[in-house]
Amino acid sequence: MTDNCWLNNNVVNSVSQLQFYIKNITKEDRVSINIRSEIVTYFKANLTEDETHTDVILGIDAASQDGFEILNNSGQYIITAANNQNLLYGLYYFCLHYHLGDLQNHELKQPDQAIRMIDQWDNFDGSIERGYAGESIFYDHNEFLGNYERIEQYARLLASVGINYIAINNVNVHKRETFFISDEFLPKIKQIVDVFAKFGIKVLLSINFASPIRLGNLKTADPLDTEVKQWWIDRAKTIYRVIPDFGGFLVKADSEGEPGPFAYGRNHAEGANMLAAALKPFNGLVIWRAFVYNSQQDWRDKSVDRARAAFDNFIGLDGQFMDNVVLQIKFGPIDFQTREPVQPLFGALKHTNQIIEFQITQEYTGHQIDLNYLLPQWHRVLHFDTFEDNKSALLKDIPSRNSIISANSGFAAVSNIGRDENWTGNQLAQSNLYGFGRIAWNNDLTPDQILAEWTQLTFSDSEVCGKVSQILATSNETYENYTAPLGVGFMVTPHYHYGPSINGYEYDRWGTYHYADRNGLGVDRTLATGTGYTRQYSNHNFELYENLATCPDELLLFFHHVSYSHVLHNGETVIQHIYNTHFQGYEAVVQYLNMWVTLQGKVPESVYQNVLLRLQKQVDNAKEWCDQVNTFFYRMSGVDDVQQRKIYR
Ligand code: GCV
Repeated sequence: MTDNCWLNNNVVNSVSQLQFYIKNITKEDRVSINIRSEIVTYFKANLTEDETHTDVILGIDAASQDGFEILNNSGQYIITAANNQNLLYGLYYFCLHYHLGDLQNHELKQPDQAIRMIDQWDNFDGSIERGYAGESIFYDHNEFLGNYERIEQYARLLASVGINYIAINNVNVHKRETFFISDEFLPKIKQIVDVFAKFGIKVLLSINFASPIRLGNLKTADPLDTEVKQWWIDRAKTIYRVIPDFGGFLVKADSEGEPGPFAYGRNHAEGANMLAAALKPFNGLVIWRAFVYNSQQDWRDKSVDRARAAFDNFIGLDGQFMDNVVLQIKFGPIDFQTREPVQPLFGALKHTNQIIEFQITQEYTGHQIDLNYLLPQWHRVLHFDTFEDNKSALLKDIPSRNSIISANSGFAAVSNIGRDENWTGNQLAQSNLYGFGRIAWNNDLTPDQILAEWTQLTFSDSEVCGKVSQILATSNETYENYTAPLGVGFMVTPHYHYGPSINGYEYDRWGTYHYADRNGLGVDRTLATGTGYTRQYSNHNFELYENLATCPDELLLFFHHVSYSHVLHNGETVIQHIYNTHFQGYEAVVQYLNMWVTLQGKVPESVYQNVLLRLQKQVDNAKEWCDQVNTFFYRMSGVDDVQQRKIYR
């Protein structure tokens, strides 16, 4: 099943056997294990039977912090860490990098972020919201699927890249899932928790804020109501009695129809703290999402700007959350778009634990049909300079600069896996899952470094590695080129979010508009003449975005409404840029397909066909985007392409 995964079955098996030893290590012991037989199976390409340097010594070193140390002692590897979980990370790191051949004689590795979390948007009926790789591995037809072997493989994959938290159900908590925290379901949840626990991964549940009503038959879910508070305290006690190492709650409240504290005139600190107080005695976390906005907007009313919502709702609450509350904030102000600016809460929030939320599943980025290696996007976001307090301050460093929030801050991402044999639908989309774990652990790894690792762990042939890397490295830029231009966002087919529908959301209630007319396009979010969103940034970035002359081209239409003849920093007019990038994007995809067909026979046939089929669809999709966008803007502007390429009139 996982033959083509970065950890194939052999590796998985040998590591799981090692884990047996790890579990038995006590602080007093230093255990020496000769794992040669397993390692020989795994590393058969690298080692011969005679080689003796496959001995690995595992040791607990209480002086260490998070992370691990690996020493090459004349061919014998010594891996030490403060506890079993970190030792496991050390061992996985050893296995992966021994295979890659880039293991140094001395490695000291510590994670940059404390929380490295995966969010599953899996529903109890087996569907996955925004899932593109088959049904859920956890649930089916409102039952627990009970395939613990598959869950264990997943847990191992995640642990191999350092993931330490997972929320196992959708943040949109429907009727049946509301009962996951009931006495009836907790034993089933515990079975899943136990599988992840073997790999040091803590499990959270998404909960329904209205549970006291729906589950407890109370009349209200008001967070300041005494009965409601007591209900949650009692529930927490029950949960922890059944599942002592339960991670906590993930909460989407007052967003897209989910219930929340606003219904009772309470703010989100009051809502989150009520839950946090109940979980506090058990060290449980409340991960509270900042994705709160008015999804019933009137398109006629230009004064409401969805981009402003998270900041407007949460900045005034900074410092009011309990220390076991973590605010989970999408990386941008809208919704995981291919291109949008970084959410201004980052840097501005000083006293709040925070998780930056990414989306591995390709909701707006190609549905795992179109190739889209997302690491360039995430790397760019993490290296965004918030310039808070008028000093350079990269987003990735926010937790480490603040010892109070560092322990409960980090990264989360919506998973892209499902029941498909290769986990991710498109085989090449595995690179994003792998990459998320790697960049969450080490924020300074470059997209190219991660890509080189993943391709070598997945394919053995160097020509394959080279071509796959070449394709994936530019795939994010290519996708951006043939879809929505210059940061304007949301020209996708409504609800489904794949393929073009330029006006699909233009007169809808979701607050995502492009305002294209015959003179120009883009959203005026300036303080001077627009929605004032730009003012949510620190002075430096406010000025950067407010000013048309300094606003980066790639975000121009996010911040400004401009004419088609507006000249970009690269000298192109907006309309010519639209034509150029759309033709380029489509041509790049045709090139990807041409490159891929040269790999037949060099990758397993199933992988070849899997990617081929999707690339053929991607060519069609890119063509549709290219033609629709070019035609739409030609008809709007009446301006010809200077290169006279084919634009349908
Ligand atoms: C889980 C977007 C998606 C929804 C998702 C929501 C969220 O609106 O389209 O499917 O719901 O984000 O992040 O809560």
